[in-house]
Amino acid sequence: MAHPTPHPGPPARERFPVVVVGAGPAGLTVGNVLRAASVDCLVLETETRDFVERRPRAGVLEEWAVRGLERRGLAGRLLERAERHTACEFRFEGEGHRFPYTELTGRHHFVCPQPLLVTDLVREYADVRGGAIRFGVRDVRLHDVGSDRPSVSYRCPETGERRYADCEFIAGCDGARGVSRAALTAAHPARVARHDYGVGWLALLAEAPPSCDRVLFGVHPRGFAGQMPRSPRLTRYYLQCPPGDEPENWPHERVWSELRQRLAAADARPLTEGRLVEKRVLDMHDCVVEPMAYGRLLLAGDAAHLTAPIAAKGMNLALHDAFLLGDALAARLTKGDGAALAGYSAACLRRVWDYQEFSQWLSEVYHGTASGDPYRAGTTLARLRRLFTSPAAAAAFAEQYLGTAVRH
Ligand code: RFL
Repeated sequence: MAHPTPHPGPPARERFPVVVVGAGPAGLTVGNVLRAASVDCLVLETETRDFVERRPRAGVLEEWAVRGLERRGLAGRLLERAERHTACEFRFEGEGHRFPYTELTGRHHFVCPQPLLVTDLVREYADVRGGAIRFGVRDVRLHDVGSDRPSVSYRCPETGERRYADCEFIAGCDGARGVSRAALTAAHPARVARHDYGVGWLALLAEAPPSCDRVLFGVHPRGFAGQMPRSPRLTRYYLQCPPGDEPENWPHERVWSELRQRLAAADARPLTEGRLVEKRVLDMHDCVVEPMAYGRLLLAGDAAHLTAPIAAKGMNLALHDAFLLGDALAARLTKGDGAALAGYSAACLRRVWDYQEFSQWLSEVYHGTASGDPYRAGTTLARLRRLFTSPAAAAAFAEQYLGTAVRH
């Protein structure tokens, strides 16, 4: 029997104006913006297409981010399917307090599960805009990032061969555990600022409709609890737990019993329980790399700054970076205009630090009452009550929660 001819695959050495490392929201958005400007690029991703299109994570997009996607032709299906939220609810001292942020800002939160956005971005990049993308690559390495001729190499998943992509710029969009951040800090003494909240969150996905159609924040002496609608059949819940706790310590009954206690409020509907299809402990911490660029390597998204999911900001920041980076690279490569690229890191970091500060502020609201310190518990409740008694405090919170400040 004749053996089929082996697939030759891409050549061992190729050239692209831009190599994008990582096919998450940041990398795929950069790739799409570049393809729309007719700039060739190669996206490299260690996971399979199926895996990245299913990985459950974020779900809340701020309206400016949705409008940014829309302007770039990337929000078609999202606008058809995402739910628009107008309010969230804080539950504390046994009462529910609805916070109507759309009334205060005129803007919405869009609930769009991350897999849905990633699926749309992959399809648009690879199938519509004809962008090059390789999934399942191994052992990605960045070379000569401080020179004018950087390159990225990887092991081909089919043949195990090492392949090289020479380029003018590398967009490092491979998340908090990728290789780009390490390559930048190895090449250049960037400042890496870290903040540890000293708490863990048990992140849960329940196969159940939301218990309430808005986001719920339970601020309780037993610890924080949250409920985030994701779809008519899937709901994310969070439970504060000790850092380093094990998911096995949280059997089904214990999870639902804690959620019931921490999200209790007079006149509230009982929680809609369901099978827990994801259960993982997140040690809550933040990290910011400054500057986000060195030489021809530019970081975007979680590769540059990790934001604990306290204020649902990570994917929004990843998109903000990606819009700025995609536009800046396109201006440099199509018009020779490098001004936006030179200002890229500073422009991103203003919003990054603003969101970091808000996360820290909100963390105290979530975790102060369970800290065991009566002083922190007292000030936490004062902060919360102020949101419902002071219009100025409510307006300031709404602006930060929705990311609507005119300038950062
Ligand atoms: P991603 O999504 O991590 O994508 C990086 C991609 O790079 C690949 N990769 C590599 N590829 C090539 N070479 C390598 N060496 C590589 N190493 C890794 C990875 O496989 C991956 O495909 O980063 P990006 O694009 O910067 O996007 C960031 C967001 O994913 C992240 O900030 C959010 O998920 C954070 N987040 C939330 N953000 C929000 O804005 N709203 C939310 O409601 C929200 N909820 C959440 C969240 C994060 C969570 N977890 C799991 C930490 C809820 C949770 C539970």
